[in-house]
Amino acid sequence: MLRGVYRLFSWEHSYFSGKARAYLRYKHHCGDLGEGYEDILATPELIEGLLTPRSGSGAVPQLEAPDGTWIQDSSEIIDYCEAAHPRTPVIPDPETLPRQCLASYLIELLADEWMVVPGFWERWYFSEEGHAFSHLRYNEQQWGSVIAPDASGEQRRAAGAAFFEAAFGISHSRTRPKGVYAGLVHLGVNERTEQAWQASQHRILEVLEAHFSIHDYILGGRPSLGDFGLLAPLYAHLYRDAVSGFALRTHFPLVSEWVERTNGENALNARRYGQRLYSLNENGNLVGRVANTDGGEWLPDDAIPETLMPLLQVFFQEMWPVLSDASAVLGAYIASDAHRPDGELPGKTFTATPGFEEQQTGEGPLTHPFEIGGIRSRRMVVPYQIWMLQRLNGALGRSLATPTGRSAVTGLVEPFERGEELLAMDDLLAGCKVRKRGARLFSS
Ligand SMILES: N[C@@H](CCC(=O)N[C@@H](CS)C(=O)NCC(=O)O)C(=O)O
Repeated sequence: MLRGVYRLFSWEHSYFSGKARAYLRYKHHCGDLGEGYEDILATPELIEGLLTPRSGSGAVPQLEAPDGTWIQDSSEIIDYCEAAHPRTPVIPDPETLPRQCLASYLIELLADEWMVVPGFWERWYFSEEGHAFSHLRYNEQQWGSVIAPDASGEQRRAAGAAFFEAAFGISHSRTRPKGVYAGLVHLGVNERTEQAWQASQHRILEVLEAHFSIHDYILGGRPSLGDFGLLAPLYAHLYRDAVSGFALRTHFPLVSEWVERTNGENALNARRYGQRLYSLNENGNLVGRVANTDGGEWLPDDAIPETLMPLLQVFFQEMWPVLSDASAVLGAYIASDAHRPDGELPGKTFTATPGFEEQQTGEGPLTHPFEIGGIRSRRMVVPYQIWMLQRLNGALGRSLATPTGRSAVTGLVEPFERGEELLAMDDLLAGCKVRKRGARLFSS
């Protein structure tokens, strides 16, 4: 076990920081993170002088381990810490818990790379001029506090506002989209698909509201990778941002309660993991009991909660066709003359990667048609998603290696249309292998 303090570089308002932070907090709370971690605001000074030189990207979160190892990416942060601190795992073992393991990875992928679209949309739509509800001022403040941390309150907000104009062209977001607004277009959001993305998000929230009525976490009474994955869209964008946060608390109170529980701060009513509830015995003395559902454990016998199946259904119906098509398009691009062997690939999720705009926009070779809610549109290939699929496939391979594992996994995916395609992922991924070095991606 590594001794010493981890350093997390993050922003409170960042999608993937919420995921990594809650994970570290949970491990620390379980006494399974050595001497714990310090959460450090990733100011522009640190991004320029430390994060970018170490990883090749200024994206947050990034983690420095006590021995100086540098880790960029929320999923790699979790993988690294799980290997270094295995006592209270958050990823079910692929050999003994193959179904729960697969469900965890699928939900993480759905949350990280599909729900990102409507989550990202909520933040920026309600920061535009002209809508009945706006969280622009709050959003300026939360960004300004990172951009100009030493300035006065008003100046911090002004710094946020100036940044939104310079980087995102917020006053002309619809006519000349730039930065985050261009990113939404690259990911397949436009006036025709906007409502369908929203509907996808509502469908997921309804499923979760029903699930959290019965179970405290995704797999039962203890958090797992799927919970931390889901916290990415649900914490910074859907819970904290004011307009979406109001809607979430109003329409999905159980999901809101789960956000507090999984984030693990200010969560007394929400029953943070490991919390005890107390009664009084006949002598008036306090007697404690486990507060979380399911005895504070994942469901026994590798069971998948029935209420989780509709969430996996969303994955197979909406996201899997996109991942499958994107893999083929990426494979063709890697094999083409436009790409040199082992050359660099776009690394970003939220927007086309600088240097790859031509390939990832319009009808470029790294774009493809897709469908959301029955509406056809076009979006960019995100090679990082293929890297995530590879990572998932590594665990899946271990599950499929034994007859019992194979039969468990087959039973889980069989009910879904195209579900069994997952079992042949080796073939799908053979032509589009992606290597990750720091934050940069390369074909391999
Ligand atoms: N896949 C990465 C994504 C990291 C990411 O995109 N972070 C965003 C904030 S949530 C960011 O820093 N964007 C700014 C940039 O890319 O420079 C992860 O899981 O950590």
